[in-house]
Amino acid sequence: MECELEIRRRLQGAGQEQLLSFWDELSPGERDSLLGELRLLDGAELQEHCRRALDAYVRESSSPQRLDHRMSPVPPEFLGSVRKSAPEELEAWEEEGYRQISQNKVAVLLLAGGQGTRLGVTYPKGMYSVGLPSGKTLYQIQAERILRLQQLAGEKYSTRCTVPWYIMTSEFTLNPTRAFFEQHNFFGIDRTDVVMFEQRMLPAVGFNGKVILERKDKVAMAPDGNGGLYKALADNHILEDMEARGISYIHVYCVDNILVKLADPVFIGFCVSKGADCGAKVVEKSYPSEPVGVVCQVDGIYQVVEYSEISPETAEKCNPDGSLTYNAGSICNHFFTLDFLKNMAGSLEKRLGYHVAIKKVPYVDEEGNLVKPTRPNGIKMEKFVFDVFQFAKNFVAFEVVREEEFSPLKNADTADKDTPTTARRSLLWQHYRWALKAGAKFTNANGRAIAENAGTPEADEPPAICEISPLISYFGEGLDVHLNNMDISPPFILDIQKV
Ligand code: UD2
Repeated sequence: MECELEIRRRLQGAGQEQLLSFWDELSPGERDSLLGELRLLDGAELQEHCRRALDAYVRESSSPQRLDHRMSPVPPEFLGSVRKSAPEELEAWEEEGYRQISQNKVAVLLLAGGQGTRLGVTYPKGMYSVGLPSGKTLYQIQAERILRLQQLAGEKYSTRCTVPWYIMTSEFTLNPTRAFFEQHNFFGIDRTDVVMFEQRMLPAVGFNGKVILERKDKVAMAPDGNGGLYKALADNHILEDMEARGISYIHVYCVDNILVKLADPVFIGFCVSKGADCGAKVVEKSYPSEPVGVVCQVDGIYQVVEYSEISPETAEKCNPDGSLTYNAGSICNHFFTLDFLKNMAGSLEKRLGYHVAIKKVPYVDEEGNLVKPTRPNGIKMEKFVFDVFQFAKNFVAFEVVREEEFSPLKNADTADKDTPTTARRSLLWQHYRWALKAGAKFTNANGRAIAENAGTPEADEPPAICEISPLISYFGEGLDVHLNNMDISPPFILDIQKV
């Protein structure tokens, strides 16, 4: 194993010997832990990383990279839509999706390596409970949707089928996520069908080009972005696992959307029917500056332009009918074929560029004091999951209805948008709509009918609180038998035990 002296020499070569500034003050345990971290940093790569970070920072601060003049919207022929495509087409896509699922060809892959900084919790976001009557967490909701989908596809084609669940974690989220799944017995999913793996971490760099020490014995490291997926797939031999299971199509999604339709048969069927190697779900942006990436073309090549990379003028640009020109808001729900991922995890990964984020990174100053900066002091480099769209041979986008499919949990309840409250309401309103459609009658404690549709999902709780277990309904199906003409006095939970 590499000793302190060798590591010191390597760091000197990379111009990063400051990482050992406090060596003499460290206890044997602290020394081991720091050396453990430093051993993983290759000298040449470290030097290159710091140079790239500094260049990107200088470039960003002098003239932030804007892509405005090179952008054009997605042509309509590459866009399917829940609202605009013909009902027969949608049905055919759904059928195709179920067929693929029933043949065990579809997997879901969750991006769960993020730190959830905006939400302000110290544990993985998937473990968060938004205050539903059942108390279910995001992970549990997702697990139950997978179970129900397997059941639906299995029933349709009289088979037993599996949708394996791959979960990309990071140093921050792997252990707590694993422990949480163990504690909940994998929510009823066969544990061999849940595959957790870890993405890489990258050091945060100060504005002087030096890697930041977070503590005397710890380098400031952050996950390498959700586009770290492609390296992580290769590092952990995940594509081999998929191949061995016969998987051909993968639905990649982010952890925080409470309405996510995992392995959505309509989306999968649409992408497969169009022969796509790569696809993205989008929603109409609700306001120009909404923090979602926009699916569009840049110099004729498909790309998601992140909300931070577009000027307000371009974001606000309108078509003659008043709709936003750049309206296809990416909701971090992507479709890939296994072959496409193999190419990405292979030679193409290196061609993905880094995005730079300027952040406040806690550090130890020269005297060894811990400092929590009030202003940004560090450069973090990340790859983005959707940057691979440029390599697609056949890219498609699929537009879905926001109130049915997108309500992300980003912020704490002190914010106005994308909070635990808005996520909870979105789900409860959806379940309320499903229950009404299935013929449920909501009455109050005095037996009086509760007025339908009072209030709005943005501002209010639904008129009646009714939560439906994903184990009973994946997307509103099969509820008549439980709810038609039933008098329900809220709050009401329809779950598997009560059936
Ligand atoms: C993401 C999308 C944005 C939009 C929005 C919708 C990216 C880069 N941006 O923005 O375009 O679709 O979601 O909600 O995809 N993650 C990792 N490893 C990391 C960093 C993040 O796994 O190193 C995961 C994270 O756990 C989450 C997902 O990636 O599930 C999205 O990450 P985010 O919340 O940082 O991205 P956000 O909300 O800025």
